[in-house]
Amino acid sequence: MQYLTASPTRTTLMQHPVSLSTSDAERTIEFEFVRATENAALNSLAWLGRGEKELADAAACDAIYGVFDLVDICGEVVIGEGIKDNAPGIFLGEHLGTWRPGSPSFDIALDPIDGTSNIANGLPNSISVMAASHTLEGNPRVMQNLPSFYSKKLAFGPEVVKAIRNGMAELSLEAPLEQTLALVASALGKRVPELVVMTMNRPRHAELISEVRRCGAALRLISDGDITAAVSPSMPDSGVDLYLGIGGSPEGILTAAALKAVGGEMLLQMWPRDEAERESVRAEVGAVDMERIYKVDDLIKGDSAIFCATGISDSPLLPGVKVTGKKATTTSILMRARSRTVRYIRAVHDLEHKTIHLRSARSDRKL
Ligand code: VTB
Repeated sequence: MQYLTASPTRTTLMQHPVSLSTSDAERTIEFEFVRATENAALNSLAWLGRGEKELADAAACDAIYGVFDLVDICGEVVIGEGIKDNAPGIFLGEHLGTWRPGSPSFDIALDPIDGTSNIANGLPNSISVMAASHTLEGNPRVMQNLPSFYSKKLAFGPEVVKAIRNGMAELSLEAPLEQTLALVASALGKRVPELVVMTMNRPRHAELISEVRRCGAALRLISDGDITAAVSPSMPDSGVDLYLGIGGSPEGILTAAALKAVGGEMLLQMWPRDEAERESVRAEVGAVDMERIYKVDDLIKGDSAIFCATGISDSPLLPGVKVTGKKATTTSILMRARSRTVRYIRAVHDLEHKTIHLRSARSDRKL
């Protein structure tokens, strides 16, 4: 039998020499992010339900550092932990990767665990999450620095974005909720009572909660973890149509990386907690930016964005780690804005063989 082959010949290959572009660096490095969040999830799992959020976070950080200690990138943490959680943390300005000369540069945003309280209380909705943008020498920062502790966010999916592009009125953070829900419903071809809105259960959301109920939409209240919540409306099977609420500002940047990769959108405005914070935010960014309503492309400029998360406990975005006998199954999501590819990576880890590289041990350790 004769096979037809479309393989290039040496001559055609030489006519198209390989050039290492930005996108190649992203494509080769992105899978290391999966290893990092997988290992963070696996290493923190032992703390699920033990009331020790700091120890869970420390375990996740140790695993993330451990993976990047072996990866040739020049990674700089531009959105880290710390200020908010008083966590052991990977902080702003830290370096990840070997920083070997010639390695590609990435700005990195991360939350080793979004939902540490959930882990501590054995509750659903915790993930390990990172985002990165490939940066070229001399390029300004692409991830927006939001100095406020909280931001007000409204996140919606690609169908709503498309409807706006086709002439539907824009959504707005200031508009009455009734109007926003009516627009979202019409974009999704639903009635308002069929909509599912997600927000965090907090006293600061009391008015929002009663408004959603008054309008007749269904509300899903979560205890913590608003990255999964804000990405969910952009994921076809999440069952969530809209995310609304006041949550962490760094979480907003991580959310923006995911939305950039799936064509969703978010309106975000910094929400200083009191007059003192308002003053310090104004001093840092100026009065105009303090009031500014940011969209995804303002939060992460340019077209490079990788988003990677592994479920620790179940969330609308990802199942958590499942341990059956001597095997642990992790589910991760990996997205890249340039290609708009969304990969779900289900990995089965043989716990009798599995080792992970930890920074604290400077070597591989059995889980
Ligand atoms: C928010 C949310 C996070 O913590 O920052 C929240 O964005 C803290 O809110 O996803 P409170 O200060 O009201 O507790 C998370 O839920 C988890 O870090």
